[in-house]
Amino acid sequence: MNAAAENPFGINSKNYPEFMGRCSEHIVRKGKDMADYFTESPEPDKIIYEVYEAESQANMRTALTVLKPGKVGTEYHMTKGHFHEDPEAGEVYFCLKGRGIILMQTRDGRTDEVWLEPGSVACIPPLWAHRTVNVGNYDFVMLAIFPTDSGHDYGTIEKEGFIKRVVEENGVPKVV
Ligand code: M6P
Ligand code: ZN
Repeated sequence: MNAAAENPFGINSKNYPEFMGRCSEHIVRKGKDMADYFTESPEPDKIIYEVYEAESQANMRTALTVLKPGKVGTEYHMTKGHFHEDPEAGEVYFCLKGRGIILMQTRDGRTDEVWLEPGSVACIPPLWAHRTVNVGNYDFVMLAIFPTDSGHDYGTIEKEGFIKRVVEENGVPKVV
């Protein structure tokens, strides 16, 4: 165990850029990284979302995702989505900014969704794949906390996709 004490910190809808600055990992996902995920082809260089991940603390990882507003065809911008490799690892999402939906599904085809606005929290149980969708007109910013050794299994979703998708219909988001 690391004997050095870590500093506590608070994250909110105003100071989160400070947290981003302290992160050791920064992932940028552009249209070209997600060509197989949307029904239509995204513009290759358009940024869909960014993930900032901090060093693990207390066996937990903290990641901040900024999902840009916009659509590819009628489908709203979304993350790739993943299962955890560890079947016992769940995750908690806190919405800091914007409006979004978390789509969830199990390997045997159960689906669920949680709509998020600032102040909302989604609890993702183990064995549920999760994808975030921005259905608002501004950045959707959320903080995720999950066990350090969760692992990301992208393969299943990359191959099979999500059962439900979020599209714009008559100017409003609809889960179909
Ligand atoms: C959240 C967490 C991260 C994840 C990120 C983007 O911040 O769940 O672990 O990496 O969302 O999602 P994805 O990895 O599916 O692209
Ligand atoms: Zn996860």
